[in-house]
Amino acid sequence: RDRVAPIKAGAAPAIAASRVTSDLDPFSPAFRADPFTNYAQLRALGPLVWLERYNIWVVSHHAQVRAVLNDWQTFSNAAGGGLTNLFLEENWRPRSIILEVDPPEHERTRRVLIQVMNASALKAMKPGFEVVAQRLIAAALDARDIEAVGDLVQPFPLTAFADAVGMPPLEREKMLIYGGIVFGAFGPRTAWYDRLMEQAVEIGAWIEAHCERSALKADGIGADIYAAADAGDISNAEAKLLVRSLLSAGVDTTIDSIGLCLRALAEHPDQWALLRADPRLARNAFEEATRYDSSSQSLFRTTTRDVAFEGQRLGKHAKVLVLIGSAGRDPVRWEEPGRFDIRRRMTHQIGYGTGIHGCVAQMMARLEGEIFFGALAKAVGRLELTGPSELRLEPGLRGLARLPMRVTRP
Ligand code: OVM
Repeated sequence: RDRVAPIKAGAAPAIAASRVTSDLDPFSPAFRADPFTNYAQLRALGPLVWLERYNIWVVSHHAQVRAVLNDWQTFSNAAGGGLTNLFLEENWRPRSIILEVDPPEHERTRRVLIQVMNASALKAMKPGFEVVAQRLIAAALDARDIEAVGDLVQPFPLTAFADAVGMPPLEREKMLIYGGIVFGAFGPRTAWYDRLMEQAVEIGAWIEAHCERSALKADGIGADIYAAADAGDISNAEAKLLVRSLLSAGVDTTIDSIGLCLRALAEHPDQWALLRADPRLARNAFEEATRYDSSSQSLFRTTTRDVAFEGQRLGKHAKVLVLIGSAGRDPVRWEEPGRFDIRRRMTHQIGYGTGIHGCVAQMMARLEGEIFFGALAKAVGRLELTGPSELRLEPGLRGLARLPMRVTRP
């Protein structure tokens, strides 16, 4: 289905003589400080634009983002989810055996992660997530004036997610440093990148040690991954790499998405009032935040062959930047996309991506958001910003560095 037509030898597909180009730099602080205005500029240029700065294509409309993500044969992940082209260049670490591979290898590894995070596994996580959320929110209410990123948001996945995986109590900074490296490495190789990579060996070794079977509690999803190795579905080495994938992709993503959702609620008192009146809206509120403003704004695909797409000829091994954050703001798909509306109907929301590489832990992420914001709505009366929030502007996930807030009991 959905496959983009290959270019046949001798055929003359309708290819535009010139391509639409832009000098926008999606990795620059200026772009990252105001991505939504920049996305609108890119969408106005057309469905497929050439970014001169990096010699890459970019898609920014909901329809084309979906089309690219649904055609893994043409737009592959085997060259990596970042700007680095693994068809041509070395990766900074042994490749992920789920993110950076395509079928058939991908099917076997993905199946294991789907299985360990199935509905009954999530149901078992729920009480633990609730206890952690309630405890952190009660402490925030006692403190009243908080820096919400460090005091409330980061500790939630760092505790709830790490417990679910079965990790021992952590040196939490290290998890965050590793996540910063993993997602920073999706960007360009600059002096900043080189400095980032200076930490990679030490932190990488720490993470790797925590992926060993012996480092994981017997009742977590980490141990369940090793059980799949015992059953012969994957090797022990593969089990270790799948635990690494959880630790790579499972912490910063949810921290940043929860932080941005919290800010959106604080900036929209009418929506916060709706959530307080009906805490069961928490799940949809988090889903809306994943469209409106969330941690994963972009990812890459790489062409496996010459392909005709949107009137252009894309050469083999071309990098395509896929702006899922822009798809969430496309006015062709969404009514008033700039409005944060926690009651919005969220069908075809692609903040978690889509297709065979769509976020494998998305149901766990949704559960974390649902429980966090449900608990918040039940326990907190007023939610006020007490100063300017600050975004992180260096390459990596979109997220907040600071969110000064006051929280008070009803
Ligand atoms: C992985 C991995 C790392 C970063 C992101 C991701 C969004 C996966 O190691 O498999 O998915």
